[in-house]
Amino acid sequence: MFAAHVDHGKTTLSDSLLQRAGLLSADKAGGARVLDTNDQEKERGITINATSIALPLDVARDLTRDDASHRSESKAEESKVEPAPATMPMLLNLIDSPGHSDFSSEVTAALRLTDGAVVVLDASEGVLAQTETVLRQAITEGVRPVLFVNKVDRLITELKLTPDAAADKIMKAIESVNAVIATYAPREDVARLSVSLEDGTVGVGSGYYGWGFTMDTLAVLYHNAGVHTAEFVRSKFARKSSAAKTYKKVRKALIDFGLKVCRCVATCFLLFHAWVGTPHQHLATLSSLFVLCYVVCSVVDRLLHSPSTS
Ligand SMILES: Nc1nc2c(ncn2[C@@H]2O[C@H](COP(=O)(O)OP(=O)(O)O)[C@@H](O)[C@H]2O)c(=O)[nH]1
Ligand SMILES: [Mg+2]
Repeated sequence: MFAAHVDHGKTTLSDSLLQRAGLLSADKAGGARVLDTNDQEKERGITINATSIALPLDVARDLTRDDASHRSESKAEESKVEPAPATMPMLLNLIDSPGHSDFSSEVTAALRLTDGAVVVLDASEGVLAQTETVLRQAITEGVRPVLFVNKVDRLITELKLTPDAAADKIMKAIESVNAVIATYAPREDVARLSVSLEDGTVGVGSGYYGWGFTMDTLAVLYHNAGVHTAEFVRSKFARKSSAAKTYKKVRKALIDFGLKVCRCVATCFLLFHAWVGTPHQHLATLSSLFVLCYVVCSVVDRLLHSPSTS
């Protein structure tokens, strides 16, 4: 089922799946919001009742895993076995649920019917009140949530973020979701329920424009381009995020060290000045420079750690 804060794009995302199942034409998907069935829902543009639909889908096989198993077989055996088709048929019973807090009972009822919940998140808005509520409801009902970071197009077209800033925003959204999970899940289940790109429990995309990917999708793309393992993509990603974290830590440590040195020298100067009187001219100039340096470092520290830049 799809669960989320109101307007984060559940019904639009359902349209994309309907189109994929051949039940809706491409030009109508996105704007049609087919699962908002009754007149009031259409008029008000919000989902009121949970609606379910059965979707016959051809889903992609995990080619990288097939590839690994094939490679372990001998060449003679491989020549006898028919290559596995790239897709397999699946019947998906999808439930689109309302996001408004007044209709939370519909979400609980739907959660009791489903095997899994896709928590949809507007990439630019992040975790909001109902996101937290649906995550708590899913955990309470024993349903494992996965995450779809939606409306990623807005990061590009509206917020005009650079690729790195957009990736940072997505990573922060994932961290916020995991913080909520850690708040509500029993301590022994936190690791199992937490979501991550590396594990394939986070998808990223745009329901309106009908595209999205998980790390596994990227791995398949890499596989088709001749790169054989999902680990390649995962390790690449992990290295990038840990390098960014290390850079931030080093920068903070250097600023903290500079501040401490300046603060120490400035305090010594003030004490010396109060005790002995005006010191030698050069010493006074040098110490004033340290005081100035201290003030500049403090301002830089403030700017670097202000919420808009973090
Ligand atoms: N830019 C953008 N807008 C979207 C996307 N998905 C949904 N929307 C818009 O967000 C609004 C709310 O979508 P809807 O599917 O009704 O949200 P729901 O309340 O979660 O079901 C609608 O105006 C959609 O056109 C998306 O991927 N990108
Ligand atoms: Mg809706």
